[in-house]
Amino acid sequence: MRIDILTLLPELLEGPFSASIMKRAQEKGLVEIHMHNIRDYSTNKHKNVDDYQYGGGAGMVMSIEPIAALIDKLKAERDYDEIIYMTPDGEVLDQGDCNDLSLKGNLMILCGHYKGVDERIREHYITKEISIGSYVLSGGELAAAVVVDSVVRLLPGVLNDETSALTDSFQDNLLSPPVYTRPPEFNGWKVPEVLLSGDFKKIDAWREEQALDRTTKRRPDLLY
Ligand code: 6GU
Repeated sequence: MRIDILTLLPELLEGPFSASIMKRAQEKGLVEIHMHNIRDYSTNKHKNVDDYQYGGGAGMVMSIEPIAALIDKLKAERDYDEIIYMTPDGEVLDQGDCNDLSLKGNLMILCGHYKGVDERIREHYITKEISIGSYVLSGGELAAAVVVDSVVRLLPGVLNDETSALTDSFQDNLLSPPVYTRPPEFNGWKVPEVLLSGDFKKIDAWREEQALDRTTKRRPDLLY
């Protein structure tokens, strides 16, 4: 998989991809993540990337020219399966979307800022608009990092048996059951007896029941 991220703040995205699982996925050649600074494609001498909005009103709008120039350049180099725009008014990301995106080859992700991008970018280039929840971030970068992390960890070979995505919360529309490790007792707080029993049928049944109980209490919306 190849992911191209279009941003005004590439430095915001250096951290999330340079450690742990995301770092290893890149080192193993399972994903290539390329950062592009939209400002490098500004066509005027002041390197402006935004402008006042037509019709008046507070807040700047990201200009069409630099973004169009950058997208055109990338599209001339390869085909993209999706050109994603990160925006709070997009469709809210869920595990099903992550699973779908993990099957694609080339993804482009545009991070919004200010009041958003000129609507013509959305009309003519964007194929998918994603939000990560009902709250507003200063820009799309942190949301893009969420999308990339949640998708890349699903690529074959990224996770091993111990970190397998198959037992994640949401993968079967259930939250995960509680987990414990040694010691069996701490401050008088005991690990549930069944987990120490060695009876794997019983353990599986307990986990299923706990997952269902947790989902019913915390996220009943997942059950319908
Ligand atoms: Cl994708 N962008 C911004 N700026 N805020 C958000 C978001 C995206 N998703 C939730 N809030």
